[in-house]
Amino acid sequence: MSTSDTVLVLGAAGQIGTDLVMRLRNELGSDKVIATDVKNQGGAIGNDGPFHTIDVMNGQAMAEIIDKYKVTHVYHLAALLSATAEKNPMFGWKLNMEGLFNLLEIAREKKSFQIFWPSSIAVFGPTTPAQKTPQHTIMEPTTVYGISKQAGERWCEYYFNKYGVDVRSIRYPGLISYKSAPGGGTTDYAVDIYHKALDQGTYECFLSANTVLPMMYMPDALDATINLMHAPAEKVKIRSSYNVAAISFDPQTIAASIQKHIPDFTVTYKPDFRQAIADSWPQSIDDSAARTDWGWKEKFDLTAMTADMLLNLKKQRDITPSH
Ligand code: AKB
Repeated sequence: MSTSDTVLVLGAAGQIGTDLVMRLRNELGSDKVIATDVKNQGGAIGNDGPFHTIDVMNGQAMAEIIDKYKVTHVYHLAALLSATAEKNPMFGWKLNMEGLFNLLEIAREKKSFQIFWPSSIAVFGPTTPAQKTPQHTIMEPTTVYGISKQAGERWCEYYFNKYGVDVRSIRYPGLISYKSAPGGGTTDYAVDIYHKALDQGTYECFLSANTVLPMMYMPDALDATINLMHAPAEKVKIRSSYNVAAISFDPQTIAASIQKHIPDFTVTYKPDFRQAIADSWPQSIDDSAARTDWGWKEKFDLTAMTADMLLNLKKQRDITPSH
């Protein structure tokens, strides 16, 4: 990262955006990180630096902000996640694709900024090898979200090859964080469980006890994202999207790691429609390409993540006891 960077974050009020904006503002200075979302929810994102209300389906508004601030890096995080998109498939497709196309088209015309666009393990499906899922493999996603991410990957690679748009991407696993809640994903249980453990001592999980999924703690996800964005272009050999991995666990294993801190914590299991989504996704990911090409390496395992999550969530509750 350099002091000449000016960053635009689209979808800044979401789970990744909240953490990313705070970190980039710390590193670059508040005025160098422009946060946008479809509505201003206040808080640090809306108040501690420039914020604009932007719908990613409005390409003109996006282009105006890019010009106004002479933006050098755009993180496009606005999307409908897996569970929400299943409830509203046409809108999920529209938002996820139109938002991306608007940005790719602006980048094609201006050639003045780099793009980060998140993909997901949802690009994989039930015919994909579920263990150590390779970078290049069968991809037959069965969710609208997964189909939109797979199509998005193809378009990112196309714009890079055909127009030289510098677009970079990661296939995120489930992300766990304490600053902001996830919204509408299948892996959200792995965040909710910490909150419920502290607030109620019990949690009803919407996935079965032995549903293993790839996951990652947010500080690692931010490292991966920022490191990829700042890797020399020649090291970024994959322009669709990189597999990245950190931890794989199932609900009973994360529950056991919480019970080491809160011995009376109990979990019950009541799988809902999200079980089928989870069952179609990989259990572990081969991310050797990311490790070789641009030096990806995670810092947090499950034990370290649980200790850090509980510590920070407790601190939040001490500051705002009504939590
Ligand atoms: C979701 O569950 O939809 C997301 C994802 C894995 O992309 N967290």
